[in-house]
Amino acid sequence: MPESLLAAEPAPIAFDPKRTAMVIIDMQRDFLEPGGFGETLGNDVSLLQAAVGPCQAALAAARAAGMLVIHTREGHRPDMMDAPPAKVERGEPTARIGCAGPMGRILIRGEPGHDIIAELAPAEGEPVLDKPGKGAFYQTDLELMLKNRGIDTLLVCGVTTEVCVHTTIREGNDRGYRCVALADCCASYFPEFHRVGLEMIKAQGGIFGWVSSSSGLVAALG
Ligand code: C5J
Repeated sequence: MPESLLAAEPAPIAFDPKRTAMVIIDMQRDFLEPGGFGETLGNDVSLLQAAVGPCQAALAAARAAGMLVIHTREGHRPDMMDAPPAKVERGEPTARIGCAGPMGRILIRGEPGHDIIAELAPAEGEPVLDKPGKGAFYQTDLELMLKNRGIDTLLVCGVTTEVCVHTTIREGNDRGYRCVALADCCASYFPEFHRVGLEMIKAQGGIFGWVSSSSGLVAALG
């Protein structure tokens, strides 16, 4: 397939859909629904809903173009051997990681809260990558999967903009991937962090990536 041109900031970016992966970060019940990890930290989880519709539109376009789609989930083994005490013990949440909640144990693999939300359920054959940290490269086989598929560009969606989306884009940038955040497909519990987080990516001529949107992607692939 010939290269497509994606409207982006700070500049448009040419990409080959066959060498591009959409990475959807942590669109899990634990972050988006009441009773999960996000709410235990005192956040208004309804703020993340804004990203769901745009993610659905971008995902449909990516699937129609035959693009590799990878879903990630943040969470830990049931025995929590992969959960650093520094992560589990910090802050004053209403329930800590591993404690029982209305959607099962908070941020634990296999529990209902760890699932990806129904609206963005992975399709048959789409890899789902479980990660213990904020970045999608840390302690996962993401880099191996991308290398084996000849991927050079990542379209990054998901939550939250300034935490797991940012960490993944920074990790990907350092590994040589051209990383594009799809702005409206990302969200934060802090709207100002979302706005500034996107500004940070594209400042200084795109210091560690590009910023585009779901409609930009749909137009580029149309
Ligand atoms: C957080 C994430 N915010 N997926 N995780 O703890 O951004």
